[in-house]
Amino acid sequence: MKSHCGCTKSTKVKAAVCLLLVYLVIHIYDARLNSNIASREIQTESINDLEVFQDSHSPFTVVGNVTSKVNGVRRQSTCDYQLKPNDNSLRISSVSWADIEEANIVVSSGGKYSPTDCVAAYKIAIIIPLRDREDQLKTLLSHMHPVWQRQMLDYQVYVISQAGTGLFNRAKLLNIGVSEASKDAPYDCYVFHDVDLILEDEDCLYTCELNNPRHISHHIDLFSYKPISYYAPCNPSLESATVFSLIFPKLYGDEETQGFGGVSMMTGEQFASVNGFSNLYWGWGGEDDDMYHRIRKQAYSVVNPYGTKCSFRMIRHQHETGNAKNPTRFSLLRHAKARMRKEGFNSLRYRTLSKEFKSLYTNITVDIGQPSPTMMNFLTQRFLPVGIFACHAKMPWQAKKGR
Ligand code: UD2
Ligand code: MN
Repeated sequence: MKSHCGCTKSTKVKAAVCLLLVYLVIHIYDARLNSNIASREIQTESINDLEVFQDSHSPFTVVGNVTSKVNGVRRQSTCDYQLKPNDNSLRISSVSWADIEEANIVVSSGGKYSPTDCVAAYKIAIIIPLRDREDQLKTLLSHMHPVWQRQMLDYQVYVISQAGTGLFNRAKLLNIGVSEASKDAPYDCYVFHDVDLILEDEDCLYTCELNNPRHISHHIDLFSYKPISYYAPCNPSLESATVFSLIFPKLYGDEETQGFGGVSMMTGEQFASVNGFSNLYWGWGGEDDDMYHRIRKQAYSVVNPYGTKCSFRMIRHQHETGNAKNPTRFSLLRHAKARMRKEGFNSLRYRTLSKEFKSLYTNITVDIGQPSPTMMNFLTQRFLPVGIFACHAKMPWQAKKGR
């Protein structure tokens, strides 16, 4: 008998049996692959040879455990905000540094400000990772200094400039920002700020939340203001990721990942409890998701009480060749939670080349080293950058041990 699709009943049965067989074969293969990988990881996951994948230059100093150092004291705010309604008057690099300085005479050397007739709740360090984007920095500071003042923040702007032409490492620069800022003052709130994101509605206050880290750049014009959240591949909460769990994460109870890139904030206590950012993400991508997983591991949530009030414009840009997409990010992400205690702020190494107190910001130029040879080798390794293959690509320490 023929059905309306033109095939016989027996053909349909055969097709169904075939599909079932294919499913079973893939599933068995997948389970075996996964258990092989799992047993290999149990032997290698102890990660006690940090030097294998950390840059290991002798003149670099290790920052060490700064848990107590990064914490300040929160006060009861007595400030009344004087915010302006959103006027959409974004000036893209048309102003000169001198003009911006003139419009911000209340900002003191090093890009510092605090309200004179009230007490701000937090002492805030605004940390901007940078290389070769001075025009964007000008636009950001021209727009945001007045906003931060109207928000009555007690703040200082730190630009952490990566020296040289090696691979960019945003997360490491952010760690350095905390390390350097905490030498200056007992900050209690750290803002991690991309240079190209401009706040549209100043009702979105730049203050930390005592109980949870904040991510405020969910809504960006470039992405039609759609909130950024996704089922990340290689999510470490999927302890035994399989092809199926990667293709159908929801079925496998995977956790939705919220973004933590762009503009986010943490108190010193939150930052210390997750051991800062990972230093291992050279090039574009992954470092923000790694921090998200660290945060979840510590049972924090990522919050933003101001909701859609926090919306941003992103200054249009290309991705620089020195910040090429990092092909190891998936594999690193899968180990994010396992690695976080040993690798991060407590293993940060860098060299400060200069510290300049400019009128609108403190510029700290740093030599962050480069990936260790093993990591470099890993970065240039060829493997399928998708699904389970990317998640299970050998880690550098596995490569060293010949596994
Ligand atoms: C996204 C994230 C960003 C980061 C990045 C992946 C959002 C809104 N942004 O940004 O936070 O997670 O993906 O790494 O989620 N930079 C320089 N010079 C360079 C390269 C980068 O100054 O040569 C700095 C600059 O502050 C920039 C930031 O690094 O804003 C992030 O780089 P991007 O803007 O090229 O990356 P994008 O927009 O894809
Ligand atoms: Mn950007």
